[in-house]
Amino acid sequence: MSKKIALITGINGQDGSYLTEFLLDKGYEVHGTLKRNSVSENQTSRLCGVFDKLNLHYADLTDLSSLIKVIQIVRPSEVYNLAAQSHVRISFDQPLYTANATGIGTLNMLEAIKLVDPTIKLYQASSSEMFGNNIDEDGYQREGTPMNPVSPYGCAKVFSYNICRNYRNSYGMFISNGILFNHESPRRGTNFVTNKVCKEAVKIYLGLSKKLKLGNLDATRDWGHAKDYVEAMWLILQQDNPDDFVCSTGVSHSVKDLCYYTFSKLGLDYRDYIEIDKKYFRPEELRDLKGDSTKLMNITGWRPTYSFESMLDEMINYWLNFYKK
Ligand code: G4F
Repeated sequence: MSKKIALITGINGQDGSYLTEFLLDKGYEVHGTLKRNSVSENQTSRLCGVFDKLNLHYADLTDLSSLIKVIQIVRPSEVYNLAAQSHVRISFDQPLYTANATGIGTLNMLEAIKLVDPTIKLYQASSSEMFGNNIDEDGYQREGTPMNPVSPYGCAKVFSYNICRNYRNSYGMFISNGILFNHESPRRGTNFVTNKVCKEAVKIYLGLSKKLKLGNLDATRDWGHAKDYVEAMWLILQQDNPDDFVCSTGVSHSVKDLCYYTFSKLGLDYRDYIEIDKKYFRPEELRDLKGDSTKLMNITGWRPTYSFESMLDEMINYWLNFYKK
């Protein structure tokens, strides 16, 4: 049987890098798109372990012609659309860019696939941010929970989610949404709260820093490990029929819990080091996220392997090793 070919947009991000490793292990030929960046040095740092096994192409979701070209060259059987402006607070600073990249970019990808080869399967990275502050009576968000986004990023993701469903229903294309709750790892950008807290707590522990400035400590999130979640992405595309699935751990913690656990692991009391800075609050806050992934688990057999604690232990150890080197 011929090798399966995957194209990943945003291949150099946290999820792109774990998905690349996962698909290479499964025997795929892996291609990815990169956006031009004036500092090229660190652009592929998350891919350093697999760099020589990859095929990289310059393309951008906001440039339809570049997507058509890369799909014509690569002829993938599966496309994983992970690229986006994915930072929620920054989406308030750059709303138009976010709408363009995170919203219209998905439509560009759909058009590119429809024009070149509508039999290509598409995984769309949808997000729990789409639910906003809507919660079902039992405290969970799931596939049927009404969407009520509270950020430009969330609004753009709802557009992408809906346009994917529209193309699936209108043209019979194999397009599936994975509605992923927060997922983290040592490869997470350090301007997201989990890796910011782990990195800064380790710096304080080692005497390299004195204070950590944070925003809303009361928000709760359902945090899983990115390595587990890329397996869900793949499983979603291996089903007989396209569909939409929530992917989450079903357990939520507050930002305060995150600080308590991380600082305590290092023998510190977080209350001695944290300062609240208004600049990290969002104009409209998403208070609580907790996902029910029963559908994903029943249909695909997916199970998370990391707990909140084992994920944070890995991240704390990463930063301890990083600074000790
Ligand atoms: O780590 P965060 O920035 O993640 P957020 O906003 O939940 O978004 C992430 O998860 C979404 C899934 O629902 C993805 F779609 C999205 O792309 C991204 O991956 O913030 C988590 C919570 C928020 O409530 C925020 O207000 O932490 C709070 N927080 C408190 N202090 C902070 C900080 N967040 C950041 N980034 N930095 C702080 O200093």
